[in-house]
Amino acid sequence: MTDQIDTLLQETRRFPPPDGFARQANATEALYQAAGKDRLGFWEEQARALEWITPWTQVLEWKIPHARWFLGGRLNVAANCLDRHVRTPRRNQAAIIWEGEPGDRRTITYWELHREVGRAANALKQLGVKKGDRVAIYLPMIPEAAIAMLACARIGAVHSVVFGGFSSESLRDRINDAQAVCLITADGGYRRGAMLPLKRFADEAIAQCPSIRHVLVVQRSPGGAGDESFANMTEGRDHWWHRLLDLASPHCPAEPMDAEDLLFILYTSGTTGKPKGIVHTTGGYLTQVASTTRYVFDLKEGDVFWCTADVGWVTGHSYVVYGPLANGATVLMYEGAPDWPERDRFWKLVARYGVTIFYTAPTAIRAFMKWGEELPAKHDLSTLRLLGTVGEPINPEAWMWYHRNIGRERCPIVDTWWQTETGGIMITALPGVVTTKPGSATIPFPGISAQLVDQKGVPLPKGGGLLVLSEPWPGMLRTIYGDDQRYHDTYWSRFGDKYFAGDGAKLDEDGYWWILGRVDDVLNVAGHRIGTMEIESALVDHPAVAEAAVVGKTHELKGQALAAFVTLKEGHQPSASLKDELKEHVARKIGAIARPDDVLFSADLPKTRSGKIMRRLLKDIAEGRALGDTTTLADPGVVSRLKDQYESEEG
Ligand code: 7RM
Repeated sequence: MTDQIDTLLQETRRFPPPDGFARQANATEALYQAAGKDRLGFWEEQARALEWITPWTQVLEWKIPHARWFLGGRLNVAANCLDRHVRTPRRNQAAIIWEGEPGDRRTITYWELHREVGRAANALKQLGVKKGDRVAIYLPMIPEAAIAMLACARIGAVHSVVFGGFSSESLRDRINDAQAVCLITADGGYRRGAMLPLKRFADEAIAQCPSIRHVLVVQRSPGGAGDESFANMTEGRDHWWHRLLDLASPHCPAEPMDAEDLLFILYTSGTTGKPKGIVHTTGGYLTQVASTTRYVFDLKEGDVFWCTADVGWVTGHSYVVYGPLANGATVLMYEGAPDWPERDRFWKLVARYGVTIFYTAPTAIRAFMKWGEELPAKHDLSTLRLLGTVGEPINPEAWMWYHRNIGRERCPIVDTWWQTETGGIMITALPGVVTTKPGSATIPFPGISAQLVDQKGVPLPKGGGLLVLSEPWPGMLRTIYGDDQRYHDTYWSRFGDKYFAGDGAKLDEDGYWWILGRVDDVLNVAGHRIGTMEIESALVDHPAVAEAAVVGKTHELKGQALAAFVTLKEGHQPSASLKDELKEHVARKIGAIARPDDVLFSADLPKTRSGKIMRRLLKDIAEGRALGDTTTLADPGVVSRLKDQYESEEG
């Protein structure tokens, strides 16, 4: 067996930046040159675009694996996202345009947002929340989620946002790990027409959270003002958000924060074990998210930016709230599901609000593919000028579908690779500058040092290997909350002086990065290490296939045999002949070695709540083992149904 990962798929399509886009782009070739000559100088230049109370005296202190950026500098994140803009005519511009799932709408200008954040900050202070205290936020996608985050940032409290789709146990564990003193939640939130009883889940959680002193409850129930019956309120502990804010002053001074003071903790579940509290700080994080937003999303006056992620994920933190608001942009926020009440809800929203920049995940794009191109075709998407993706490798055919049916062949696509741990975008095309290739995240953002290495950490010039980051970057995680040893072990023990991201990748002749997926998912077939991504992409290349997940199962001769789980597009039926056709298709596209031994048709694949395919569970099914931990799944029913189906088709 070789050390390296074999690469199979050849993609030859190229998309140079459209002339019109290039002429007006925020990004230029010169950014790469500047960062290449003086990396730290480049980041200082980006930091200077923010408003500092006290300038930094040292740009970086690097004691492996602990980085401190902009030492001695002081700033406030909320002041950077709000106060700077309300001093200019931008005060009357929409900061947040919001639509609830039932169709209710709100538009909040920078001026109004500034005042709401001030009130919320004063309400928190009144409840005794102080600088450095942790505040848990458990809300649906409503403007109060952003207001609550910014209110914490304003007074120097550390927020820990917990996705509103998580259970009471997940909420409890996260609150206890961070020892949060206050919880901000809502009575409920809408998902596919139903009201999720968030306050009830919160009550179950905090029954076992002794650190919580107060609960602020946003009213989202349908009763409207005055009907506060949807939630049970505990006297003395629970407070209605609207009542407290009504009494609070909108003026709240922004706390001067050290560049290295904590801004937030965000828990990631990883594949197994206890969730890790990823720690992000103030100056470096804001520098990276503000600059990546400006150059990667090309934000201009008049743009309507829609990042479809929930604020419970890092993508929502960095590209719904902090990055866009630091740039004075208008963001669209939508509360609900993409298929509610119909499967064209997103395209209705794009047309209604004139969205110009749209950023979503491959899992969503593959669902749109499955639902059919007639749906986007019915809507006016002519305002769109730039598209983005994040979260998983995008299969080239899904990229092409996005390019044709959403971008109408006019819009550049930025495929952005990054992690909760990196804070902001790390590998991406800069639109208007970099030629794209479907399925490649292209090249590192200026000032980012990515490297391809083999299993031992030896740098490789090209081909398949592991993706590491060889120099610190401003938005990097600082540690794991309360467990610095785990920080060392998880990210630094493998290569010592290089951050290991956990992803396999391929570097091509042009220095372009192709992310091959998590290394835990890498297959070993007859001595060849193969990323799952390439075989999946070959399957998705077939006209009947919307989505595919490939896993290895133990095979006496080959080491591993391949099992493919395949979701078909609307209008295509599973059949034995289609199975054979798909096996042949893969063999033709990338070689006989990658021909799947089993193909199983499935209406759904098991996914995490943020939409990433969980191959580990599919492997349990293919190997006939008992299912591992399913608690991080969006819908645990999917795997048990698949297991029954797999066993009956095998037998
Ligand atoms: C932003 C986010 C991180 C993991 C990462 C990769 C995968 C993310 C891409 C991608 C291929 C991409 N944070 N990933 N973006 N793979 N191309 N453009 O997703 O912490 O939740 O996940 O997601 O495996 O390590 S995350």
